[in-house]
Amino acid sequence: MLTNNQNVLKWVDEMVALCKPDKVEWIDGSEAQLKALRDEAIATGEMEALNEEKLPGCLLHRTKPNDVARVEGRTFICSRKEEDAGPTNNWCDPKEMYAKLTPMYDGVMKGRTMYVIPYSMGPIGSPLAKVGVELTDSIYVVLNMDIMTRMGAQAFENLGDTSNDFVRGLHSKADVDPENRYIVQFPEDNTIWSINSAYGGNVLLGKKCFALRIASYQGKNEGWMAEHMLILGLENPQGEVTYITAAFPSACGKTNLAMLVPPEIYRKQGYKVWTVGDDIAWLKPGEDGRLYAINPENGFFGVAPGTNEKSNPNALASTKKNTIFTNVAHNLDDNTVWWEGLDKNPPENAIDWMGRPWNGKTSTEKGAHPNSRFTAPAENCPCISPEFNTPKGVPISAMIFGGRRAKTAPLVYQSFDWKHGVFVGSTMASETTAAATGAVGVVRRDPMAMLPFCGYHMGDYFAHWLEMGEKLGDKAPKIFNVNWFRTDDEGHFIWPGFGDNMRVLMWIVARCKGEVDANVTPLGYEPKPEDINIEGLDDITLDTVKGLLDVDVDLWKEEVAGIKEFYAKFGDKLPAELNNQLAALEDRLNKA
Ligand code: OXD
Ligand code: MN
Repeated sequence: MLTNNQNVLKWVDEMVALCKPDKVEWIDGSEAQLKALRDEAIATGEMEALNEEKLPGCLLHRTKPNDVARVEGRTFICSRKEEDAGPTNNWCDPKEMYAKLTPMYDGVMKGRTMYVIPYSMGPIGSPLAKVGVELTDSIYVVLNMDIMTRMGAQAFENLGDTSNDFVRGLHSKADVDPENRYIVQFPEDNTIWSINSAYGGNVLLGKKCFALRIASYQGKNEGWMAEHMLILGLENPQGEVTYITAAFPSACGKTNLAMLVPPEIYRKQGYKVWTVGDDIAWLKPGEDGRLYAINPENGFFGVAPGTNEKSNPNALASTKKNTIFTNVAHNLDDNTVWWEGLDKNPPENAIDWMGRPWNGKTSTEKGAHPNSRFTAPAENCPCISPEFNTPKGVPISAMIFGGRRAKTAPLVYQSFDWKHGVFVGSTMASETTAAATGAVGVVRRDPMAMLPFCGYHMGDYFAHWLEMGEKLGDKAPKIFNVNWFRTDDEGHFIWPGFGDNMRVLMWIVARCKGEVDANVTPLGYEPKPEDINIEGLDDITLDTVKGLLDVDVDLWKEEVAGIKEFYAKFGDKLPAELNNQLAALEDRLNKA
């Protein structure tokens, strides 16, 4: 046992009595203990050790083919009142859910070991950090939590002997039965129960379950925010760093933006981009009244396919040691890994993500699952921010929302003020791509990219955003919207994206510093086209930029109709302010 905290000890005893493991092992986080667990996982075949020279300390794991992604349909928010979960979450009465799941956990760990994992979300000693304890029967979970969190005895030191403020996570892979898979948050009990999955997002309970679903609820009650946002720092040649957060729905290049490599013209001058986080931000007003952010995580759980030397060299470099790969292809020639989009040289002698022999040169099937992942320590990242472990976090100057829109949203615009910015975030949307199943080009609303992650009623969540703005006053970050995905008449992307997105960030930073004017449009403030630096871009002229910033009033009137329909879901929980914002936008469009 690593703690005298009676709240922890009592709860662990109860869960041991329920799950009936043969053995209980407390995870202190020591290298000796982790090595023994790695060796055990390798011996049982749960994981495979990769080439010690090319990928030192790296492991490969395959999940069951039925267990390769988060399962939103089986994810529940069990607040006592249904209206507190709201229309965007699955809800079940907590008593009923406990009654349904308790028999499933009864004796589920017989013949297995229960690992007790203490962890901190956020740097140890940070006033923004919080402690969790995850109980699991999976070594894969222990080894991933070691990368993704500050795991081990140190987390208990942060908790102290009497506090009850820790999140109780119970996970069992059970039989990995998709019919009985449940990912359940009980926000009022600080509790998460996950069963019948062994896939990352469903079982690394510190991540989406705690750091977003439970934490968003805690943040509402305690005056802070848990957001699905990357955090980056943009350093100018004078050494001043401006910090920005950004929220995007999936498949919009969030990790790439977090680890952006500045284009040559900026690199030469001495500009740098630092990564603080790639997925989640916890934000709280600091003593000076500004909003400060920490990344609660300690690693990256990134999508492997498409990651390459060009798209994201920093992410790729992060995976070169002490990384766990899940559901990628295994190159048997040199015992390394491969995924679609890594390079143009797929291995011929390989095993695919389902464990079958695979020839990448001739096979028409994919070697890696499209949602295959790397779990990489943040400290491996060449551009990890020097402030990554700073307890007080970094002061945020700008918050960016974005989505994938072919025609409507311009390259960038700034909201008129915080309230208008909350409106912009609440109406965030992406158009479906051919990569997803279903129709192409359908608009999916995903407010603040939090649709599957908000642990309470989304109408109350919007109200919380508005309240935070009141509290921050003129110290509030400026809010922007970006769209890297406008297409021409043939459907080709117009803007080059990737590192060149820095050109847009430069305008955003200049706006935060009051260094550049803007045009007023019905949507908000837009750059004067000449203020987007296009030096060194072959295919982009001033006219292209004008086109990218163009506002199609008719399309936006359709957009307003779509927003009205979406807002109707929230009934009287929708803050009146957002309806006012919508009416004001409609009015501006009518006058345009
Ligand atoms: C993720 C997600 O895995 O947002 O980060 O789905
Ligand atoms: Mn995410």
